[in-house]
Parts: sequence; structure tokens; C-alpha cells
Amino acid sequence: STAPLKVAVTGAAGQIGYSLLFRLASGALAGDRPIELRLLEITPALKALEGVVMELDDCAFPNLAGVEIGDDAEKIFDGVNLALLVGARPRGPGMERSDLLSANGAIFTAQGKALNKVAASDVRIGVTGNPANTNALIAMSNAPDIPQERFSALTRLDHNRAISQLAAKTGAPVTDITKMTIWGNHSATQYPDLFHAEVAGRNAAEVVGDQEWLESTFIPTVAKRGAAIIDARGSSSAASAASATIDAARDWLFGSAEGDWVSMAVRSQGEYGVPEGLISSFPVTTSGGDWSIVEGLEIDEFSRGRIAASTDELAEERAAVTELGLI
Ligand code: NAX
Repeated sequence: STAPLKVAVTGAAGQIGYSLLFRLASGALAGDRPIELRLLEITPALKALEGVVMELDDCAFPNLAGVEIGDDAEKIFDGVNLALLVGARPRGPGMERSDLLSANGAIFTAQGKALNKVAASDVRIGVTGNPANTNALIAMSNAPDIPQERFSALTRLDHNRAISQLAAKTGAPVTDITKMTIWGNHSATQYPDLFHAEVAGRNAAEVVGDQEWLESTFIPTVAKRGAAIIDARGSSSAASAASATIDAARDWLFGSAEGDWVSMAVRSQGEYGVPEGLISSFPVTTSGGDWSIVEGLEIDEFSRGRIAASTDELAEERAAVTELGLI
């Protein structure tokens, strides 16, 4: 189809936005298909966003069919096919966890309601803003007319980080690494799983052959990579987060690679013992705009414990936002 794909991005004047918009506009998501950008910001950030739009204009991207900006979610989300919810409230000094959940709850309840009202009937919604899984749960719960499988939270950055670490360890190119899985929450409790991953078709845990490295180096390096980037760069991951946001959306809309799978945080129906209704990361294949969880993987004792630790944390977050009346 040649109708422009309407893509909303929230938090568009932020750091991730500054990488994301230019890649969306240059074809990284939809190739030659024209794309229309709908950019949502809070009122004080609109002037900065106007500057970003000036730069988008100055790129003269051939497939950028239009850009609209604003601070009213119902206007910006009108008719969108894809909504990338990046903007969120960061944890400020002296802010308690419950303050953070309330501040983000206000954002994601309002955006869920607005999407429910005005998005296109085929809309897909990807949440990057943290706490991503629980923000997605809040938006989903406030959009009763949108099928629940249209919501997902981003664990693709963690997935890509895990691929990169495994490639470096084994000397294999990243293209040889398949069937990586991130389980659970996009947080330090996430579980990157090497027992089902493959290096050039061979089981990754066997290729590595070093449980000590897996437990004491690989898992914490992937899970704490965000903090390591902040230490080194002085600000949080932005270009890599934008790249992963596009990878996730592209595979969701246009399909994951044959013989491989990707990680997405999606609503659980109890698969692998993950409590029903949580937005938790799973191995998924995607096709025709739909995802399905890869079933039938054997999960050993070690992996079961790691998955449970992360999904327990998600259940606590759900209990907290339920308590706050957000879902
Ligand atoms: P920035 O603080 O640079 O940008 C966030 C932007 O969101 C700001 O411009 C702000 O004005 C806007 N915003 C706030 N409330 C809004 C609302 N109600 N509607 C629209 N816009 C709103 O943060 P940035 O570095 O871009 O990160 C954005 C989010 O991504 C953060 O929550 C961050 O924690 C999260 N991340 C998620 C990752 C993931 O893998 N899931 C990794 C990277 C990143 O840490």
C-alpha cells in the first residue's frame, strides 16, 4: 500500500527521540513506504521539538510524507497505525518508587484512553518509556476496545545487548547468533537465556561451556548495561534504544526472520508459568502484524528460578499500580 504509515512518537524532543525520528524518516522501519510522523510532547518541550522538525525538514527525506506536532494526545494519536510510547517521567532526586509509578501512571492512563478513542483500528503500541512493562500494562488496561495483544513493551535492546555479548565471547559474527531470549521485566532482574540460543546452529550454552561466565559475567553485563552506559557516557542509552525500538516495530509489523525468534514483552496467558495478565518478555515469532509466543521450550531449574524472580517483580509492580488505582 502507498498510503503513508502513520507513526506516533511520544517524548519526541527527548534523547531517544533525537535518534529515533531520523531513522524512522529515512526508511529504517518501512523502507520505501511513505511515513507520516505524529509527535507528542509536553507543552514546555514543544519549542525544542519545533527545532527537531526543522532538522527533519532539512534532511529532505524522500519518504517523509508529513510531520505533525502537539501536546494533545487525542489530536496526535488520531488515526495512527503505530504508536511508540517513549516519553516517560524519569526518577528525580528524592522521588520514591510509588511517586515514579504515579507520575508515569498519569501519563500512560491518559495515553491509553486517547489511543482507545482515536487510533486506527489496526494500531500497534510499543512502550519504550520506563518502567516499560508496567507502563504498557497501564496503557493496555485503559484501552478496553484495543485488543490486548496490540500492546508490547521493549526488551529488544536487552536482546540485542545479549547477542552482542555472546558474539564477542564466541568470536562469532552477530548474524550467527539466533534464538536469543530475554525473559521477564526490562529491569536488572531480566533473564537473558543462553540455553536456547544458538551460535551458527549450535547450542550457545554448550559452545560457551562455562556456567561461571554465564552466571557471573554474561547475565549481569546484559542486565546492568544501562547503568554502565550512564557511567561511561554521562547519560542513558539513546541511539541504541532508538535502534532497538525500530527493530522491534519493524519485526512486529513485517515479520521476524525465518528460523529465528525475537524478545518482546507481551501479555501473558500463563505461558511458562508467567502469571496471567502480566506484560512479560518472551521468545516470540511475528508475522502479518501478530506475535506468537514460542512454545514447548524446555526450562531447567536454573532458568525457572531466574524467570520467576523477574516475574515476581512484575507482579509486585502490578500490585502497586492496582493499589494506586491506575489499572
Ligand atoms: P528524555 O528525558 O531525554 O526524554 C523524554 C521526553 O519525554 C522528554 O522530552 C519529555 O518532555 C517527554 N515527556 C514527558 N512526559 C510526556 C508526556 N506525558 N507526553 C509526551 N512526552 C512526554 O528521556 P530518553 O533518554 O529519551 O528516554 C525516554 C524513556 O526511555 C525513559 O523512560 C527511559 O528510562 C526509557 N528507556 C527505555 C529503554 C528500554 O530498553 N525499554 C532503554 C533506554 C531508556 O532508558
